Amino acid sequence: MKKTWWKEAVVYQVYWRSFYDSNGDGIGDLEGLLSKLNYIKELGADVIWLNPMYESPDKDNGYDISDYYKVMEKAGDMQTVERLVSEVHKLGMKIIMDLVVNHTSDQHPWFLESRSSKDNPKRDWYIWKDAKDEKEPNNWRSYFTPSPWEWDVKTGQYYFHSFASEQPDLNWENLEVREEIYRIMRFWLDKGIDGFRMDVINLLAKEKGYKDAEDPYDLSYLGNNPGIHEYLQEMNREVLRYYDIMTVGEIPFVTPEDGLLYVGENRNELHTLFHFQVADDMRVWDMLRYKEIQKLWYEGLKGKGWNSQFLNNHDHTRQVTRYGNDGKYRAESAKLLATLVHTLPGTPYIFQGEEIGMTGVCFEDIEDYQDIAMKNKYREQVGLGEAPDKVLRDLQPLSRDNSRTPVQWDVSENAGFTKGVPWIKVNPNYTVINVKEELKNPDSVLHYYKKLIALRKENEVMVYGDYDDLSEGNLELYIYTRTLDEVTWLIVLNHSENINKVNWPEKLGVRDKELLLWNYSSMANDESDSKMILRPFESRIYQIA
Ligand code: TEU
Ligand code: CA
Repeated sequence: MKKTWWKEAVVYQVYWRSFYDSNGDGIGDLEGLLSKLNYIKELGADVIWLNPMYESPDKDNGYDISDYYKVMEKAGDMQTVERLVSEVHKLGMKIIMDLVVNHTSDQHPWFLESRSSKDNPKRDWYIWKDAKDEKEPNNWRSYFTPSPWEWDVKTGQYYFHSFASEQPDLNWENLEVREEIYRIMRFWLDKGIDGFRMDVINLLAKEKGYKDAEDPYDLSYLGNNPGIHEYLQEMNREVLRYYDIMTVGEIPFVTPEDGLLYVGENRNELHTLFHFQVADDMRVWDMLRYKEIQKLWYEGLKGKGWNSQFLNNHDHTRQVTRYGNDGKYRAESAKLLATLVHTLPGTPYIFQGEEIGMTGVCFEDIEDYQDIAMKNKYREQVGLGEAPDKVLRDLQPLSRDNSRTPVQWDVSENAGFTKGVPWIKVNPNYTVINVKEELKNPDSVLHYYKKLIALRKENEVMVYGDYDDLSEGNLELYIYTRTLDEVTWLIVLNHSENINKVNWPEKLGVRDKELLLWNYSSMANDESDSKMILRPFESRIYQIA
C-alpha cells in the first residue's frame, strides 16, 4: 500500500466554539485555539480538523453557511484564520477544514435569490417541487424534521432540505452551482489549508424520482444516489488533484463495498471516509458487531482504499460514556477505547476532550440543550402527545450536546473555558476531570494518549500492518495482531468489568514479548508466560519477537 502522510497522521478535531474562549463572550474562538496550539502539538497530533467557522446564522452551529468567503464573527476573522494556518504549519502540523456544500443557510444570498421568484436565475440552484395532491411531494423525513419539504408561500412550491428547514439543499445538477463550489474550494486551498473534511458528501446527488420510501425513517434514500461519483470525480479533476491535501468524506449509509467506490485509490475521488456502521448499529457497545464491522472494512478496503477510525465526534455522545464505563472504570476504559482506535487499521481521530476522558452530560431541562436536532425532535414528540419528561430522558443519551460541552481545562470557574457565561453548560465533573489535573498525574488518560500517539510515529506496523482477529466470537475480549514484514504486535483488550483469564494465543507460539503500552501498572499474581490475567478494561500492546 502506498505510503502517505495522511495515512500516518493522527487527527485532532477542534470544535472551536467549545474549545477555548479568548475574549470572555462565552464562545470558544480561533484566538483561543491559537493560544492552545502547543497543547495539541504536545499531545502529538499531526492534523487539526476545524469545524465550520464560516459566516453563518448558526442555526446548526456553523453547518448552515451564509457566506463561504467570510469568517463568522464569533470565531474570529480572516486574518486570524490566516495566522492560525501559518502557526499550525510552523509547529509542523497541518489543518483541514470542514466543507459544507450539500446545503447552505436559508440566509445565503443564493437562496434568498432562489426563493424570490420562480424565474429567478438562481431558482434552479436549489431543489424546488410542486405540491402533490396539495401535500409534500413524498413521504420522506429529513435528519432534523418530519419532512424534508418546506413550503414557500410566496412562490407556491416546496424546497428540499436534508437537515433543518434553515438548510436548503443545493442542486448539484446545476453546473453553475458546482463551478461556484469549486471556486470556494480553491479559495481556501490557496490559503494553504491542508484539506477538507467533507460534510455529508454522499448526499450531493438526489434520488431523482423522489419516490415514496417504504420506511421513511430509514434515511438511506438521502445518500449514495446515481451521479454522486461523477460529481466527486469532477471535483477531483477540477480542484483536488492540484493540491497535496487530505480529503475525508463524511459518508453515512455505506458498507465497505460502497465505501470503496469513494476511497478506492484507483477512483480519483476521496482519500478516506467516515462510515457510520459503528455509530448507527451500536447504540451501546456490542463486541461481536464491532469486530464484524472491523473485519468487513479491513477485508473490503485492504490494499485498495483507506479507512478512518473514530468512536465519537461533535455529533456523537462521548465514547467513554457510550462505549466504555464513565463511572468506576472511566480512566481504564478511556484508555482501552483509545487503544482500539489507534491500533486498528485506518487513520485515527481524537475529538477534543476525549484525550482527558471527558464524559457525556445529562441536563435536567430541555432549555439547557442547544442542539437543533435535539430541540426539533423534542418538539415533534411532545407535539405528538408524549410526556415531556419521558421524551427528554429518551433523547438524552444520544443528544449531540453530550459531546459539545466545553473542554475542561482546570478547576477554576467554567472549567477555565471562559471568563464569561458559556454558550452551553459546562459538565459539572470538571472539578475532577480537567487538563491541568491530567497533566499532573503520570497515569492519566492524557499521558496514555501521548504515549499511544508517540508509538504510532515510531512504528509503521501500527499504520500499515496487516490485521488478524484472534478472538472472533468472544464477547468480552478483543485480541488481534498487526503484522508488517518481520514485526508483529499483539493487542489484547478486555472490554468488560470482569477478570478474564486467557491463554497466550497458540497461533503465536511461545515467543519473547515486550509490553509496549499498558493501562495497568502491575501484573495480577497468577499471571504467567502462558496465561494472561486481564482485569476490568485492561488493555495491552505487545511487540512479539
Ligand atoms: O452530520 C451529518 C449527520 O448527522 C450524520 O453524519 C450522522 O452523524 C450519521 O449519519 C450517523 O447517524 C453532519 C455534521 O457533522 C453535523 O454536525 C451537521 O449538523 C450535519 O452534517 C448537517 O450539516
Ligand atoms: Ca469568544
